[in-house]
Amino acid sequence: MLDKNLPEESKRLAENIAEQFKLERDKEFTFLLVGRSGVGKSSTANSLMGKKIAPVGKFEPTTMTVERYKSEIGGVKFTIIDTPGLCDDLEKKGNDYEYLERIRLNTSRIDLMWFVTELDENRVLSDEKRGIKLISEAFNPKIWEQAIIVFTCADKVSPEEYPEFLEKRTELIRKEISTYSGIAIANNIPSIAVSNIKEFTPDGERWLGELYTQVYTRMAREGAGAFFMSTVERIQPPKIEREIVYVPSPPPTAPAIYLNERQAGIVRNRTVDIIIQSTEAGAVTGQMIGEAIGSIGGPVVSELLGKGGEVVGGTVGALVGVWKGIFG
Ligand SMILES: Nc1nc2c(ncn2[C@@H]2O[C@H](COP(=O)(O)OP(=O)(O)OP(=O)(O)O)[C@@H](O)[C@H]2O)c(=O)[nH]1
Ligand SMILES: [Mg+2]
Repeated sequence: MLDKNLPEESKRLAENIAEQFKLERDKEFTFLLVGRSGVGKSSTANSLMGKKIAPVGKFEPTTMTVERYKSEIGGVKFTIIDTPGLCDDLEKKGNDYEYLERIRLNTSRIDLMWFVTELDENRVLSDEKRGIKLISEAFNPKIWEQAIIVFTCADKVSPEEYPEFLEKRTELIRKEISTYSGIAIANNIPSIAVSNIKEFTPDGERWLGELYTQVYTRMAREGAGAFFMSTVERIQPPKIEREIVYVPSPPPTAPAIYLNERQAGIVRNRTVDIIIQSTEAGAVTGQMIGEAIGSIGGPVVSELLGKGGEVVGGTVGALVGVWKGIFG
């Protein structure tokens, strides 16, 4: 039964949002990983998705290949395209253009490109420069508007050196990219330091929440809702209200994604953006959405989700839990 005290408008909006998220779940998203061999591309993608999708290990590529890893989490399908060899100086390089053409032809949309490199380097390596050039030529340089720079191996840098490494490395990589994209685009590319062997970066912060926040805000709108749905069960808002987890949901098997206040704010705004752009509820504001979500109680959700005989279960339960935390 829907709560009789709920204002009609809020109720309708809540229904709309629930519908919207069911639709988002049916969409897909694609990440493109770029970076030298062995820098931790696979490890980082696996860390973010909380699942072993791409194999980890030191494979020295002998030729450039394109690997496509298709996976699914919580009913959301996604693809990780890996580009071993693209940023490596290889004996037998193969044909760069043929290779890039193959990526382009077989990919309908790239929602986010990850440029992955180690934090504990002090220059942009020649093979990385080549990779940046190839990517920029193969795609429109605007691909850098949907890109993030990921610095792996933050664990190899001391807490004292960490801020300087992060700043200097970001500056150097952006400078290299700016040759193709222009300075404005390059300087807007966020950079995130990660460690695939530790939960914290040397500054004492949890890096996974930051990576999550940047990926979610930076990726194409078309794939962002699906990404949200594939990860929502793992999100821990700053102050989670445990009592609102009412839809039986299996304990997450993947590591939780803790968000601090700032990150939660960014995630909230992005999610509201997605809803506002897709909802048919007319002129809605973030506050209205917040209120609608906040007013959803367990029985209400059950009723909404029970509609049409479809049981959504854990994911939407988690979604509402997360939202109450975020909007709380
Ligand atoms: N210390 C440390 N090691 C890492 C980190 N990330 C990855 N590694 C290790 O580095 C090695 C290579 O990691 P991968 O994730 O396979 O790297 P990749 O870029 O996907 O490598 P290729 O697919 O071969 O190009 C593995 O042994 C990882 O365990 C990190 O943040 N810190
Ligand atoms: Mg790999």
